Amino acid sequence: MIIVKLGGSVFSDKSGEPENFRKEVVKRIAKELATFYPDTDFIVVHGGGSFGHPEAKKYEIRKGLPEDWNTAHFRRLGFTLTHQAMLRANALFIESFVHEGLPAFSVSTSSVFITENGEVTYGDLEVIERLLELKFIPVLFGDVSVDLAKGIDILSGDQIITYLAKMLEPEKVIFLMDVDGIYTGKPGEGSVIQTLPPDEIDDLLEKLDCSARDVTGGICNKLREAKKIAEHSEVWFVNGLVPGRLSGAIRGDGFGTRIVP
Ligand code: IP8
Repeated sequence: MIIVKLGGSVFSDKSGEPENFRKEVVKRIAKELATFYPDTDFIVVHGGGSFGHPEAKKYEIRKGLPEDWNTAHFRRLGFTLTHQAMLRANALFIESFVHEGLPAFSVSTSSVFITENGEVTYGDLEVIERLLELKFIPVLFGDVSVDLAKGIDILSGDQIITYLAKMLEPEKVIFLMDVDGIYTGKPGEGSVIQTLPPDEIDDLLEKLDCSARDVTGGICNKLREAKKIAEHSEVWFVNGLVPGRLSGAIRGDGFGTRIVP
């Protein structure tokens, strides 16, 4: 089984209009997956992109629910609205995948996982495992979460993947991004690191500029999670905007960054 994370900057322009969706890109990604399905089982997790991130920021969801009623009420409404924005993104994914003949099935993240300070502390994977056995492609997404410490929080798709990797031990986890892989400098700067041993990730993080681009922490969050995922699975970071790169990572001969356990 392979888990594919479709980053928000692949399926949407995060600095563009709210809720813009790159239909052609998602269609091409679905076509690539369709050449490997049903021989390979997939779980797809997509990020927030121009759907969840603007709402999460506007309503300051990561600050949780305070005692003050008015602020808490504003955030409760924001919690619902952020989730609805993610459901709209998810519906567009499902539509594109089904159009390419893939039985993609929406699994609503916030109904499956409970977090503590944004990390998954509980996840009921029974339905996801059954869906895989039945040859469906479960499609999860970065979402809001009920949080044991803060009341509410945001659960990044990257955190979901770490939990899924720990519990389901996929053969591979592939992160699709809008750059060619992990660079020696900031995203897109320096040269692409083709093989990255997990024990070099901490040194690299110290060199990178980790000031967050979005509410869930961009590339540095991905790298921290990749280090944990590499305890269970091979991890790839490839450019999801370039046709064929996803297929290359699935086959194992593609261009990008590979982290081997
Ligand atoms: O883009 C964030 O998920 P991510 C989800 O995978 C929301 O970090 C709702 C902002």
